Amino acid sequence: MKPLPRLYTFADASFGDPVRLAETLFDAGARIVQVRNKKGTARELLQQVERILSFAPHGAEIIVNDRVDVALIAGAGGVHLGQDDVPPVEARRILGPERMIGMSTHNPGQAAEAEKLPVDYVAVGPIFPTATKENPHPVVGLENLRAICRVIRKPVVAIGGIRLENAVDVLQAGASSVALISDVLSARDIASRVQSWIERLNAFHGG
Ligand code: TZP
Ligand code: MG
Repeated sequence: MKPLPRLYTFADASFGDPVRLAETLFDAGARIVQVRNKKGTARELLQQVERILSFAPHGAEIIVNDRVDVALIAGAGGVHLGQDDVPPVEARRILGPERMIGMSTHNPGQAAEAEKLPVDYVAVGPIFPTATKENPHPVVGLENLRAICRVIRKPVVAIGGIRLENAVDVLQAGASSVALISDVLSARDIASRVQSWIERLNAFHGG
């Protein structure tokens, strides 16, 4: 798998039209976008993913939230699975070896399990309190994140309540990427927020 970009972004339907959001994110320099539409139908999600794929820059990844079927039909770069979605082994069987599979985990035990599964990256969160996810799991916190990053060899994507102000702590805890929903999508100027993030993340060396 290519290295994951440090900035992991979302085109989330609860913040606007995912197609327009993805266009803005890519134009601003984001190179991975997860399409998330929790309330839409599978057909609606498929149409949105297909449209986003039609203009995505070369080398950019489009990851579909929850739906391995939609990812396969659209020919997306991969799927992001939660603990209650189809198991990664089955998703891998359907998608083949090349596409990306990410998995959400919410504690050190789940993260250690995910390490053994055929997934390309392990998302961990919520690191901090978040208002974006309905019924979020208990906050993982920086100490648990650090413990997870010590034992996991796969890339760890930290998510949940991450802002420019706490991003360095998350990177220092060992996360290789940060995933942001509200910080970016609630910004008055999404493009300039993405650019600030890319600068901030590029400026971080070591940890
Ligand atoms: N999974 C764990 S926290 C979260 C998800 C999808 C929401 C993150 O959103 P925000 O706005 O970046 O806190
Ligand atoms: Mg899910």
